[in-house]
Amino acid sequence: MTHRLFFALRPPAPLRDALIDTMDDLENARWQDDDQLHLTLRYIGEVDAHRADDLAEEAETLAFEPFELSIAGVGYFERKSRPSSVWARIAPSEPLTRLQARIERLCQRCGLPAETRKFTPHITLARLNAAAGSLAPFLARNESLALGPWRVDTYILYESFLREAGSLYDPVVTYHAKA
Ligand code: 3AM
Repeated sequence: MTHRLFFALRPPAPLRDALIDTMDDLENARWQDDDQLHLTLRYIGEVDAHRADDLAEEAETLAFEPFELSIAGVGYFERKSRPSSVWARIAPSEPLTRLQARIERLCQRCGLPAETRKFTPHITLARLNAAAGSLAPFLARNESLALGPWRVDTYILYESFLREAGSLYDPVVTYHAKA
C-alpha cells in the first residue's frame, strides 16, 4: 500500500477566512475549500509505508523556531500556456526558505530524488481547467492583497487522497517549533 504525501504549513483560521473572501465566481475554476488551504513545503508523492515511516521519523528531528509569514498579492501557474491554478503569494521569508531547504534535505536523506523545481511559496486558491474564464479581473482586484502576518509554529505531514470532487488532505503528523 502506498501513500501520497507532502509537507505543508496550515494557515490559521482568520487568514483562511480572508483568503476565502477573495474567491469569486470565475467560470470553470475549482475554488479550494477551507480544509484544502495549505502552503506546500515539499511534495513527496507516492511512497511505500516503510519510506513514509522514515520521513515521519526524520521530520521529528528537525528543530525550528517559530516565525511569521504574510501574503503579498496573488499569482498563477501555467500548464500548456494556460493558467492552471491561481494562488496567494507568500511574501519573501528567510526562515521559510531555511525550513523548506531543511525539509528538502531530510527528504533526500530518506532516499527521495532532489526537487528540481524552484520553490515558489504560495497558497493555492483555485484550480482551473482549460475552459476557465479570464483571470484578469481577479488578478487586478487582488494585486495588492496584504494579509497577516501570522505566526508559524507547526508544519504538517499530509496524506493526499484524490477524489472526483477535489483532493482530500489529511494531516497525518504535526511537528511543533521549539521556541
Ligand atoms: O500546494 P499546491 O496546491 O500548489 O498540486 C498539488 C498541491 O500543490 C501538488 O502537491 C500539493 C498537494 O497535493 N502536487 C500534486 N501532484 C504533484 C506532482 N506530481 C504535485 N506537485 C508536484 N508533482
